[in-house]
Amino acid sequence: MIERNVSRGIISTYFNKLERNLDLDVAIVGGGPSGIVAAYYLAKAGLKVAQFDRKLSPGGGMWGGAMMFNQIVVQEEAMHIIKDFDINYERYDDNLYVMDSVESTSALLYKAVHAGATIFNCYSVEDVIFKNDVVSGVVVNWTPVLREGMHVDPLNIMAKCVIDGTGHDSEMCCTVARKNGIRLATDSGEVIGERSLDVIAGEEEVVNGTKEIYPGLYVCGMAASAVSGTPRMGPIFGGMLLSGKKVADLIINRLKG
Ligand code: 48F
Repeated sequence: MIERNVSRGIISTYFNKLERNLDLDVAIVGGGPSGIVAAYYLAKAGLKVAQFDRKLSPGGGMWGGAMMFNQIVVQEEAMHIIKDFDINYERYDDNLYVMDSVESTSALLYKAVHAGATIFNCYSVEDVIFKNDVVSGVVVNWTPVLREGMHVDPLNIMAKCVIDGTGHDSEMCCTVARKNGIRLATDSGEVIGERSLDVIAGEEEVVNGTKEIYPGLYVCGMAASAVSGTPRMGPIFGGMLLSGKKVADLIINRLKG
């Protein structure tokens, strides 16, 4: 019966996919642009990487451009990444390029999955696995379960490295610091909180702040700005792309170097 086989095809391959991803090299929390870029380069390097986003459509804040004008801006320094993802672009002035935000977001997602990363949508990461003072994996649950406030326990996924790519809220860094009484690699040892907008400083600092913030836990994108207390930068995306590439390179060096 085709009706039954449609269901069986989905169920059996989905559970295979989930089971294959219970032991990861890298778990990426959040499917924003920085995390997706990281997923692509990590998968391309042959690492086993899965990305978890709480929404139905991963892509974070990239789909909407700025104020729903669905264009984004990228500066010259990050254009090599735009080219790696085969995204069409237009030169706008000396150092700035513009591209369609829908094409850009879908290209990032397509290339990451095509390179071998697995993206789990509708998954919320509600905690990390914290063993021997090292972040060692993620604790996941269905987003609708959490939204409904249902008392349902989560599942555990082991990972050699976890990336916090949760954007402005830097949820994993906040959770690890709050629950385990540890100090993060920031000036105060805590999540400092992002500062008001400054494009040049924000773009530079988001890349500087992309690092291992606690053993086993890396941070990229707006989460890196929030944790280290550096400025937001608005709808210019070069820093996000460069941050995703940087966190991938750090982990590739560590696991394969
Ligand atoms: O915020 P977001 O787009 O991440 P990003 O890579 O990029 C920031 C830019 O979009 C923009 C900007 C550009 O200059 O400032 O804001 O830092 O996406 C974060 C994603 O993480 C998901 C959330 O649904 C979003 O898609 N997310 C957040 N917390 C969790 C999560 C969680 N606990 N579990 C799963 N997904």
